[in-house]
Amino acid sequence: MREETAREATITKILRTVAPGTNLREGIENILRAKTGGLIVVGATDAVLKLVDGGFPIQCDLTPSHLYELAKMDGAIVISEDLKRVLHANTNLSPDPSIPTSETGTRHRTAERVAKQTGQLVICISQRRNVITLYHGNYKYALRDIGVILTKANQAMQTVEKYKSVLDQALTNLSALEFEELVTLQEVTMVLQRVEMVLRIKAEIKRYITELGTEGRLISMQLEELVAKVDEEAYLLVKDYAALRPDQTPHQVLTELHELASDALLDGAVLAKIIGYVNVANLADEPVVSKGYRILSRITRLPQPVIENLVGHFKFLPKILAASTDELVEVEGIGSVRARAIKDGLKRIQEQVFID
Ligand code: 3AT
Ligand code: 3AT
Ligand code: MN
Repeated sequence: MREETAREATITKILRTVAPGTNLREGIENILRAKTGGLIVVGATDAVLKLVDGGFPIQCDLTPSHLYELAKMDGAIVISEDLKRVLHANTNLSPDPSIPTSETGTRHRTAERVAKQTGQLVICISQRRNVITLYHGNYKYALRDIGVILTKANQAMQTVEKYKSVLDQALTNLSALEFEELVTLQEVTMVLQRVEMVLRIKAEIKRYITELGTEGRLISMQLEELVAKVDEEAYLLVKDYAALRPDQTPHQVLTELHELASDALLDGAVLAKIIGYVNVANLADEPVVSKGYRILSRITRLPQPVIENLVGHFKFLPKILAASTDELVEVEGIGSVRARAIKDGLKRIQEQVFID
């Protein structure tokens, strides 16, 4: 899984390199429209320069029109790693012919081999097929049309909106049960599952946003507004309910959750195990009690250290709910004014929960 995360990071970096709004992407789009085809290597490393044969050394700024003009010549273009300069044009690349390639045309075969041999990003713009292909190491990616990605991103946004409203309902329901001290593992695992589902679609949309570059700004803003707090809710839920091992942090629990296969995510027993409840026969028969982090964090202007002190002192939400202002004042960081504010705040949250 760690490998997967590293790969994901590389893909993100590559997609950002060629995202709309960059000079490089604009140049590529120009080449695509002009139907000259193109082969662009990013980064004039030693490994790349060893494969450069003939052509012209060029030292000019990388602008969309420079790229477009230079692509009218045959051969490959080499640009600097920082995407600011064009260094070579019209050059013939001669990668090791024993490196396997599944491509057929000479441009694409060369691109794939150069990418494998040098570890650099190689961009291939097909003259006839109207496609842009990215090669990086063993990785190959056909850059999709912006319109197609926008459609997919918008569909994913609709899905995440639906999931988010289901999650909100489940959270309200959980809050109500917390005030009534009727929570079981069933509800906790269900909310965790819903949170994780929202976070997964969010990750998917973030990939689209990377690929969309400046075209993705609107979707990015919508996404932020919709799911900004979900990560925090997940963290607070784990703090409220997970029976952590001494060496375990809430973040580690969340990572385990992120790494679950999608069918395991639907299995409540698996989720219960991740938050430290093993061998539970029936989740709905297993009462659990919140520590109170999530509810307390909804009280306005209650600083995090005070929340920690409160939970440290009373241990569980029902105890905090039952505490008188005199008892609250015994906690460090709480004076009579704040004690009043806490009692009022909790009362307001409770009323709100039962209205919803
Ligand atoms: P033109 O004058 O443009 O026809 P050129 O020497 O400029 O020839 P290009 O780079 O335009 O050559 O390549 C044109 C085609 O030649 C592309 C490819 O199908 C074929 N070709 C080039 N090198 C090889 C090779 N090593 N093996 C097989 N076919 C090749
Ligand atoms: P298209 O989809 O036709 O654009 P292709 O993979 O079929 O690409 P071609 O054999 O038609 O490739 O070659 C098209 C051009 O690709 C010819 C030449 O300008 C460039 N090219 C091919 N091999 C190399 C190479 N080794 N180094 C630099 N440029 C190359
Ligand atoms: Mn061809």
